[in-house]
Amino acid sequence: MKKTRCPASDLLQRWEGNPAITMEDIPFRANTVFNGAPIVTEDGVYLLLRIEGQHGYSFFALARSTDGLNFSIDKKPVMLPAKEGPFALYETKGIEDPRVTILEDTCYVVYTAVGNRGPRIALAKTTDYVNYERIALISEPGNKDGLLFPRKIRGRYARFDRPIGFGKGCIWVSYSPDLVNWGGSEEVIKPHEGFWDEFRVGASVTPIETDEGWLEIYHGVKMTSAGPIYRIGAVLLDLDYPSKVIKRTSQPILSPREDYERIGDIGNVCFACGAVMADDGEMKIYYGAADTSICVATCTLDQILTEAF
Ligand code: BMA
Repeated sequence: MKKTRCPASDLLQRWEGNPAITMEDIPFRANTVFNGAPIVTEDGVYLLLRIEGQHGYSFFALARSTDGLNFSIDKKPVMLPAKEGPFALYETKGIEDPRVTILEDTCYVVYTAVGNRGPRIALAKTTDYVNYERIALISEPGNKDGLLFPRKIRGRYARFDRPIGFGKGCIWVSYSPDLVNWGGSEEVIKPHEGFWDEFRVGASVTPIETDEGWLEIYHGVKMTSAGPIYRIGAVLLDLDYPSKVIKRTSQPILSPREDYERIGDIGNVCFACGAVMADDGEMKIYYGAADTSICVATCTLDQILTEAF
């Protein structure tokens, strides 16, 4: 895979074929495609995509690839906002930003259910990547960026989320005995005053377990007079107590620079939703660019651990 990297700027290297998925690849009418969560399957890497329809609300479609770079998209969406049942009231404005975690051999999807009362975190699962069974709404309104850890921590399931307090979002960790009832919530990181992530932070990628701690690739937002800039950073957390921060990047590892990251429905956005790690330690990070396409950037785990912090 050829990559592009401007050595003076970003640690992550963009794939030269970016953007990997654009609206031209979508086989039905829609507005934009962005924020796709990778799923490693026996048949290759699939991406659960957020598509925004022309009506203005979002839903999910499935993209399939054998190499994690070149995707073909299923002809029909795989998950639409619920029209009936207990989720319907909370999905009237769509479903957004899926994050996938394989946990105890089950493929779980945590997504944002958006209704008139605001965004809530919801949990679903799938066995075939095409049919999704909703399990529960797992937060009250005012919460986004939920994602599950890939294993229990001190005997309980764990998740990140991003409640909004006083308008500034922080990353929190919560625990559960059954994935439905959550508590023990603690703040993990807050916006870093005066830095690139001073307005909001949110978890982006399913935490990666390393010898040094949980590596979490997150998004940080800086508010400017021209609007927000979404960048990607990293934080290393204690394996047993993930609210304990070991290290946090003071500089982002990827910032919007290319036209496809600068220009779109929402410009200046690099928003990761997942990563895939190869056996040799190379990571492919999938990110939405300008809320208008899906892109891929790479880095080795070693590079992140040694150069990012
Ligand atoms: C966040 C989420 C993402 C989106 C990003 C940039 O709040 O809603 O879906 O990509 O804003 O617009």
